[in-house]
Amino acid sequence: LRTLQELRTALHTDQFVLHFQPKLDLRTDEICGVEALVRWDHPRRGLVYPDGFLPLIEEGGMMPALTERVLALAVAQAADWAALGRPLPVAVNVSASSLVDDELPEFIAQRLAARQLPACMLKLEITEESLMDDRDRGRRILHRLRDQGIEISVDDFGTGYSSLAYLRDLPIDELKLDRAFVFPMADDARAAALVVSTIGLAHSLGLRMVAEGVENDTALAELARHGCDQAQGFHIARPMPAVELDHWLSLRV
Ligand code: G
Ligand code: G
Ligand code: NA
Ligand code: MN
Repeated sequence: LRTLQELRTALHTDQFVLHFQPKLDLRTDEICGVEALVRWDHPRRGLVYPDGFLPLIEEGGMMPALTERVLALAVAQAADWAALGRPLPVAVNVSASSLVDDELPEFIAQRLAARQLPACMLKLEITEESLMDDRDRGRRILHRLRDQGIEISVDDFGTGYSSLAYLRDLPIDELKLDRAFVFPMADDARAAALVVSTIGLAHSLGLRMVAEGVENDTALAELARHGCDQAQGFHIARPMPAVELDHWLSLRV
């Protein structure tokens, strides 16, 4: 049983860790960044994945605290990579319940300053529904973050609602097409058509297009052929601890 008390202890004793999944630049074939994914390194149960604790974190009102923890870890890791002369931007998932926290921009600014990390080394991934609850507040916070130089990306794009409306007026840099469209593209003409037209949509708005859930070579080649900017998925690499990622990167030619 995962109790709230256990989660509070986990937050205070640094039991949350990050894994990193690389993103591939489809033009240069270089790894151009990573997405940070939180895991709970439980003292007895071992590694617990987000599905096993995020709902309870939300219920217990601990999401802002977890987000701050994850951001601190992400900034520290990005600073370590930058110090090694191999800067790698880190993208952090920010839930709806964190995007109502007016102190988020200041918290991030402080973490960046403490590690002397340029704002362009941190990115935030938000989902469509995080913008629905309290639109004005969400928009205000996003503008402040973007004014600080932090890029905003819309995660799971295509699965939410009202997407076109907010594409018109929200400060965003990137769309991440949900894997529900990318995965079936090889043998589903409609999915493929949606992928291709979403790439066009992104580019006509001056946004970068990232495909997630790339699980095979066919999808990767098709995405590149249609001008998708970046790709992420098990076919490229699974999420992994920073040390493993360093090793993996060193093995890539
Ligand atoms: O690898 P995966 O099982 O990690 O992630 C499952 C879900 O958990 C995804 O929807 C992902 O966006 C979410 N997730 C992973 N890490 C974080 C995090 O640090 N914060 C939030 N809010 N969600 C996360
Ligand atoms: O919601 P979000 O896009 O943040 O989800 C990230 C989740 O997607 C993580 O659980 C991650 O492990 C998972 N993921 C990453 N690449 C792939 C993939 O190629 N296929 C599938 N099925 N899941 C993936
Ligand atoms: Na994400
Ligand atoms: Mn996603």
